[in-house]
This record gives sequence, structure tokens and C-alpha cells, in this order.
Amino acid sequence: MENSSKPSTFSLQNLLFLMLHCLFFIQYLAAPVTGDALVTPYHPVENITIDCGSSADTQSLDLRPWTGDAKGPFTPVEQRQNNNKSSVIETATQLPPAADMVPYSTARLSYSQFTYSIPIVAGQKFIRLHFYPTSYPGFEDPSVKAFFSVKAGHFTLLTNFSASLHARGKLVLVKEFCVSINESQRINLTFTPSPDIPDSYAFINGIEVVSMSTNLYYTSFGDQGRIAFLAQKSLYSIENNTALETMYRVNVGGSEISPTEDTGMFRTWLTDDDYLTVAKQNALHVNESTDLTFSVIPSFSAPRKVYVTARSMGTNEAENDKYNLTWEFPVDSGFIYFVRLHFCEFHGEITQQGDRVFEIFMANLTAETQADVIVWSGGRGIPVYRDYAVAIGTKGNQKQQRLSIALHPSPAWRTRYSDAILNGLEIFKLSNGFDLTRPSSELIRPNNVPPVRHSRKKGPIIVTVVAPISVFLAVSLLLFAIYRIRSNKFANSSIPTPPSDLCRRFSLRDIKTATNNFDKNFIIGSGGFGDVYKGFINASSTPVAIKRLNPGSQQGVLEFRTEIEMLSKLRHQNLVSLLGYCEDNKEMILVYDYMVHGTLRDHLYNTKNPPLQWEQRLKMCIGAAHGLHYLHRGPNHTIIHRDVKTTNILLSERWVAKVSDFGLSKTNDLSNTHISTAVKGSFGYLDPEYYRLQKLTEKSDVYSFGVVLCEVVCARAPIDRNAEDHKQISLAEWVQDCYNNGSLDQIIDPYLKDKINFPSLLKFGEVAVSCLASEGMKRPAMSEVVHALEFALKLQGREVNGNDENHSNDSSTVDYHVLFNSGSGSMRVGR
Ligand SMILES: *[C@@H]1O[C@H](CO)[C@@H](O)[C@H](O)[C@H]1NC(C)=O
Ligand SMILES: *[C@@H]1O[C@H](CO)[C@@H](O)[C@H](O)[C@H]1NC(C)=O
Ligand SMILES: *[C@@H]1O[C@H](CO)[C@@H](O)[C@H](O)[C@H]1NC(C)=O
Ligand SMILES: *[C@@H]1O[C@H](CO)[C@@H](O)[C@H](O)[C@H]1NC(C)=O
Ligand SMILES: *[C@@H]1O[C@H](CO)[C@@H](O)[C@H](O)[C@H]1NC(C)=O
Ligand SMILES: *[C@@H]1O[C@H](CO)[C@@H](O)[C@H](O)[C@H]1NC(C)=O
Ligand SMILES: *[C@@H]1O[C@H](CO)[C@@H](O)[C@H](O)[C@H]1NC(C)=O
Ligand SMILES: *[C@@H]1O[C@H](CO)[C@@H](O)[C@H](O)[C@H]1NC(C)=O
Ligand SMILES: CC(=O)N[C@H]1CO[C@H](CO)[C@@H](O)[C@@H]1O
Repeated sequence: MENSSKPSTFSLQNLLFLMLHCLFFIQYLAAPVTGDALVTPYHPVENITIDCGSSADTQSLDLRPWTGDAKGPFTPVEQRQNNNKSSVIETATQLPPAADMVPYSTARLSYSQFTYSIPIVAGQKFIRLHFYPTSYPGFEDPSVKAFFSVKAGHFTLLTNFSASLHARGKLVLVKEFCVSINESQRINLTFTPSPDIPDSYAFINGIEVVSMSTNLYYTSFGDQGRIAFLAQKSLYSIENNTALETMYRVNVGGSEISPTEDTGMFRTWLTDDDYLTVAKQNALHVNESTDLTFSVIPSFSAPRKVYVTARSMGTNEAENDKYNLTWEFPVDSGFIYFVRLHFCEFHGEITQQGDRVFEIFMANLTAETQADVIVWSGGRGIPVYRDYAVAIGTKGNQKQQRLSIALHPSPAWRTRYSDAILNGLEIFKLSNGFDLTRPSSELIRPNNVPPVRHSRKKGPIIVTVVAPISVFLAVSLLLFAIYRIRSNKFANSSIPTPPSDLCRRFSLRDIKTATNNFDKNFIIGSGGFGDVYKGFINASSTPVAIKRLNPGSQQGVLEFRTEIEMLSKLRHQNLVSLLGYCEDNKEMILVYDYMVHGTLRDHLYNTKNPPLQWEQRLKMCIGAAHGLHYLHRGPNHTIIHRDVKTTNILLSERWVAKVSDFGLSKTNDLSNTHISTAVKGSFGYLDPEYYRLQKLTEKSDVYSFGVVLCEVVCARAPIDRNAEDHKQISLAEWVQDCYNNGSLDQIIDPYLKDKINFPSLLKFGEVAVSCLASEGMKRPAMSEVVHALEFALKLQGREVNGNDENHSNDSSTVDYHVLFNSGSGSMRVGR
């Protein structure tokens, strides 16, 4: 409030400045440099540090230079109202401890709005705001009057913010944000006192703008595979139009890491002591002698100290099964949070896959059922991180909730040691639109999926089937809506309500008998939706796959039935059939055909199975294409699968390919041509057009099927991060390149080299590449794909005479057994 240019202020400033220089010579404890030379630090293009309220340039004890804002390039512009005085620069009445002198001893304070306009180049930046909420000459107690908002460009970072309240007893407070600047410009940081509090003022002690390694936290274009969106069972991406607020950055089991010890981005890593809740006899581990190899993630992802320290459950393994190693972090309701977990195995005993396998729960949702750091990283001493997104809904009037992260050993048959490990974690709040302070009303229920809009239009009913999606929640309502529409359409009475004539209803007892009372040894797969068991029905004669939905999935019985009714009508020889269901005592269970030969991928690569012949592969592709065609153009439905991939194509006893995992459906929109929705699908298979426009058509499935074709002919994963040439990382791109320059034969599965004939390969390549066209319009329909593949099969048959037949005989020598014996015989819907 008082004029700042009192001579006394200046002399005090000078004094401080001198003091700091003396301290500088005393040399503050330098960061230990053990082994850190191995880690290449990131060199920020920008590392701007502003010491607000200082008339001189200063240096903090960690030797970072700070530019004073009283004069020079960073002096803020003011938007004065009425006769408000201009902002003032002041020195705190009570100086902070020596380590915090710069930038905290001085502040800029104002009753009116002021803006720092900072020139920067385009890119992703950290913005850090430093606050020392204490008394400043002429200003009332900050806990009563210092309420203000801060905007960075069009992003709202803070609203009605009180540094005193947020500091929670700590002396100083740093708020860190990430924003992406899309063009070289100035970024305007505007501080505005809260208008509804009389005589409110804004203040700031220090500002940092530091560039970050591109896409360290943001998703790079075309890469949607990193972040698992829990509850939604889908992938999440952090676009450049999102702002992030760092909520927590923790060196689990280790010591605090100061900004100068970070990998060049000046991040602070705290200890986990304050957040650990259920610890029991957990253990801290440090192995300073670990040699780190950064072969999976960039070496600046986190400092070495994060990876050579960890917390695990304890040495008394019998006890470990009885508790969850748990941390809890208070977060604001109504936001999506991005959680990154850092891992590195460095224990002498943990050397192989399966040595330490554990489960991870986040906000009470299952994030991983088989976390195995060695599998993820490829070995000991190789740091890796895993990314998750979790929605924390608004829950009553609770402004804050606790986001928990809990680790628990996997069952003994899956892991050698009953234990779990975590080395570090980061939690970011994601902006709702451009706002980090306004909770989203869409996140209505805790950890819920945002509600989906729908309209009741006439025309074909478009149903989207999402593969591993299991939680019906909000979505199920919509299914009910379709059900109603369909019921009306068919004049109310013709649709049988209980779907018993379409598929069988099992009692829970049947299911328990079939799975030996849900014996864990019968589990053949699992996901967030629950576990899949292999079981036997019909007096143990018929093997089936039994999908047991997590009891927690608040699915209504009516919706479940509606779902079943719809699914049970989908009958085709190239779709995995739903045989029945069980709805009993809150259990919701689906029973499918058991596919003896597992997934198509299991016969292509990373497998001990013998390689498939070219003709077999072609037939499987033709089968799967028929299945997809049926989904797209069925008698009275259009269904988009949305997760076509080689692990969702299963092989029956007779090697017939069947498309699976349209198990639980999700309806987004009943309008006719496309579905606007959050991008979903699996990494490596995702249609770039769908990603770009977020409009789903059946041509997205065609794209994914194109990727499947590439895998089939090259026997390679869609994404290979270890590929020699970066052009080879994406299989789809590589195949297109090779097809276009006539070298497709160079990259096919070596096993096929002399067994595939050239015209057949060429035709096959042509189909694959046409499916991968960047515009959906230019991709063929599945019916055309079927014909083209059939032609490729003919071309192969012409020269390799008889081979084809021999093979089909080979593969069908297995017992001619019909698995379809559990419902009525009429369930088949042929084409
Ligand atoms: C940050 O900028 C200062 C000069 O302002 C420079 O001395 C320092 O080396 C920079 N730090 C990094 C990590 O680039
Ligand atoms: C700002 O915060 C204060 C103190 O928490 C509160 O009394 C006031 O109602 C808030 N104002 C707004 C607009 O939210
Ligand atoms: C930032 O503020 C300055 C001064 O108020 C203004 O001239 C400029 O247009 C602003 N820039 C942006 C990107 O908002
Ligand atoms: C976001 O911007 C960065 C460069 O600043 C770019 O590399 C990245 O691909 C962009 N991400 C998206 C999804 O466009
Ligand atoms: C930069 O991003 C903002 C918000 O994301 C957007 O409104 C603006 O059009 C973008 N500018 C350019 C040149 O892309
Ligand atoms: C520490 O790491 C080194 C190198 O990886 C390893 O040889 C040693 O066994 C580890 N020590 C312990 C106690 O796990
Ligand atoms: C997780 O569950 C606990 C206890 O069941 C509950 O107190 C907590 O609020 C839940 N957390 C979230 C984020 O739902
Ligand atoms: C661990 O946490 C999960 C998720 O909150 C919960 O389902 C499970 O029962 C817990 N296990 C133990 C042993 O507390
Ligand atoms: C000290 C002072 O005059 N403060 C005023 C500054 O302007 C705002 C907005 O007009 C007023 O609310 C303050 O009272």
C-alpha cells in the first residue's frame, strides 16, 4: 500500500544482496554427484527465473541466478482501477531462513491487477510460482486479504487462491504448472485480486519459466498408448491444449531431491513419509551401487536417486499378503489426474520375469493385476515408468478426496516373491478445458466415466462395441434406451424380455462347479473388468471361457440383461459366441465359447507355437474379415468393434478365426454416420483419422484390420520401440513404405520367405496398404477386404498346388467337435 521507493528499502536490498554473495562464497552444500555423470541432464532452452520485488539481480543459495523485476525486461504491466495505487515491491517483515532468501525475501504486491509478459519460444513449459505468505509492510495479514487469481495466457491456474491456506504450516509454497505454448510469443501471467473480498491484494515472490523435454508429460502426436485411463478401460492422451498442475512429486523410499539435483528441469522431489498410510513392516531400499541403464525411458525422466531408492513390502512375506502398501494423496474433486509411477528393480534376488509380480490399485480401481518391473523394463537396473489417468468425481460437497495408490502381491502361483516395489511417483491435475480451478460437473460420480450424450434419431442403430470395456456404469442407461427404442420399433411384444431362448441362463452353482469355485488356477486372463476362467459345463464335457465381472461394477441387472440380449443376437461363425450368462447373488458372469488355440498373436510372434502356413494365415484373415463385416453390416445393426487387434482374434479348435471381445458394449450416439467420442483403442492399431477428428466410423476398424494384416505377414508387433531404424517403429508405416518402394518381400516373416508366392503377397500387401489409407473414405469396406483376401488365397493356390487342401486337412484332424451345444440350436445367424 505504501510507496515502495523508500530509500530504506533500497539499502536493505543492497544489504541482502551483499549477504547472499558472502554466503555464495561459503559454498552451500553441493549436491552429491555419485554416479550422476551417467545421467545425461536435459538442457532447457528456457530457464527464466524472476525474483519478484527485487531491484537487483540476485542468486539463490543453489547458485541459480534470478533477475529482479523492479526494472528491466520483466517489470509487470499494471491495469489500475479507480485510484488504486500501483503495485509495490516490498521486503518481508520477517526474513525467511538463509536458504530461502532468494527469491522469498522480496515480493511484488498489488491491490490491482498486474501482468508479467514473458517472452518465450514455443514449446512445453514449467511455470513455477513461489510464495512466501508472511506480513509485508503496509499490507494486512495475507491469510485474511491475500486472495487472488493467476492466469497464464488463456489458462486459469489459480482462482481465489490463498498462499497462506495452501502452505499448510510450511514457510514457503511453490506451485508448479505445465503449459504448452504453440507459437513463439509472450506468455502473459496475470495476477488479479479476488473482486469479492474488500481490499484484497495479490502478491508473488518468484516466477520460473523452464522449458521441459518435449512430450515428457504431454502425449506426442500419434502416440496414444501410454496412459491407461482407469475405470474407462481405455487410453488417455494429454493434448497440448491441457494445462497440468503438479500435485505431488515423490521420491518413494528416498530422500528429498532439490531442484538443482534434478535432471536439468529444476523439479523438486519430496519424500513419501507424509503420504504413506498403511505401511506395516515395509522396507526402504537403497542400492547406490546400481548401474542404471536408460534403455526404455529417457535418462532425464527422473534423477538417478529416484531409481536407486525404493520402498517394498517387507521381508516377512507371509505378512505381505495381508495388507496393501498404501499411500494417500489429497486431491481436488472434479478433475482427472495423471499419475506416473516410476520403477526400477535393483535387488540382488530379483532377476527374472515372475520374480516379483504385484497388483496396483489406484483410487480403489485396479490399475495392474500383474505388475512385473522386469517384464516392463527388460532387466535389472533399467528404469521404467507407467502412466495412468484417473477421474476423481465430485462426491457430495467434498472439495477434496484422497487418491490412494495401493500395492499388493499377486497370488502365489503368479509370483516367486510375495512383495511389491515402487521407486517414485508424480501426480498431476489436468485442466477442465482451460481451467485448473473449476471442477467438472461431468465427473458426477466418484471415479465415474463422464456421461455420454445421445439423441434419438431414426435410422440404423449404431452400436459401438468396445473390447475390454467392462464397466457399464453410465453407459448402461443408454443400452436401456436402445432396448426401449428397439422394443418400440418391434411393436412392443415381439421382443422376448428374458433372453433365455437366445442364450442359456446359468445358476451360480453351475458356474462354481465349472470353475472349481473360482479356483485361481483356472484363470486364463484378466483385466480391469475382472478375470476370465476356463471352465467346463455340461457334465464337464464342454470347455467354456467364463468372464466374471468385478462385483464392484455397479451394473444394474436390467441393463445387464439388455446387454446380454443384444450380444446373444450376434451370431456368426467368425464371432466368438456368447453361450450364456449368470446373474445371481450380485454376480454378473458371461459364458463364451472356449477357443482352444488362443489368440492369433500367439501363433505369430513371441511364441513357442510353430509358425502358421501362409494359407492358414490367409484363411484366418478371411474369417476375421467376415466376422467384422457381419458386425458392420448385420441384419439390423451396425456395430463398430473399436479394438480390432491380433489378441482379439481367437482360434477355435478347428483353427477358425473368431473375432472376440465385443463382450460388453458401449453405445455412444444413435445418430447415423459417426460417433463422436473420446479416442479409444489399442496402441499401434488406432486409426489416425479417428484420433484426429474423434469421429468413429466402421472404417476405423478397417484401419486396425490393416495393422492386423501387417502383423500376420511380418510376424512382428505393431510397435517396436527397439527397432533399429525409427522408420521401423510403427509396423503400419514400415509396411506402407516397403510396399510403395517394392521391397515388401524383404520384410515378411522369414519363415514365409520361400513359401509364399509373389502375386499372392502382392495382392495381400495391396489390401493391407489400402486398409491403412489415411482417409477413411479411401479405405475399402470389409466386404471388399474379404474378396481381395480370397483372391490372394487363390493366387497362392494356383502355384502351390494342393498345399492348401493338405493344410486344411492337417489343421482339422483334431476332433470335429461342436462347441455350440449349450443353448438352443437356432441361435446361429448365418450371413
Ligand atoms: C539457466 O540459465 C542460467 C543463466 O540465466 C545459466 O547460467 C544456467 O546454466 C542455465 N541452466 C541450465 C540447466 O541450462
Ligand atoms: C474465496 O475464499 C474465501 C476463503 O476461503 C471464501 O470465503 C470466499 O467465499 C471465496 N470466494 C469465492 C468467490 O469463491
Ligand atoms: C500480453 O500482454 C501484453 C501487454 O498487456 C499485450 O500487449 C499482449 O497482447 C498480451 N499477449 C497475449 C498473448 O495475450
Ligand atoms: C504438442 O506440441 C509438441 C511441440 O511443442 C509436439 O511435438 C507434439 O506432437 C504436440 N502434440 C500433439 C498431440 O499435437
Ligand atoms: C494455440 O492454442 C490455442 C489454444 O489451444 C488456440 O486457441 C490457438 O488457435 C492456437 N494457435 C495456433 C497458431 O495454433
Ligand atoms: C546392488 O546392485 C548391484 C549391481 O546391480 C548388485 O550386484 C547387488 O547385488 C545389489 N545389492 C543388493 C543388496 O541388492
Ligand atoms: C477408496 O475407498 C476408501 C474406503 O473404502 C474410501 O474411504 C475412499 O474415499 C475411496 N477413495 C476414492 C478415491 O474413491
Ligand atoms: C487392497 O486394496 C484394494 C483396492 O482398494 C482392495 O480391493 C483390497 O481388498 C485391498 N487388499 C487388502 C489386503 O487390504
Ligand atoms: C486500496 C484500494 O483503493 N483498493 C481498491 C482498488 O480497486 C478495487 C477495485 O475497484 C477496489 O475494490 C479496492 O478497494
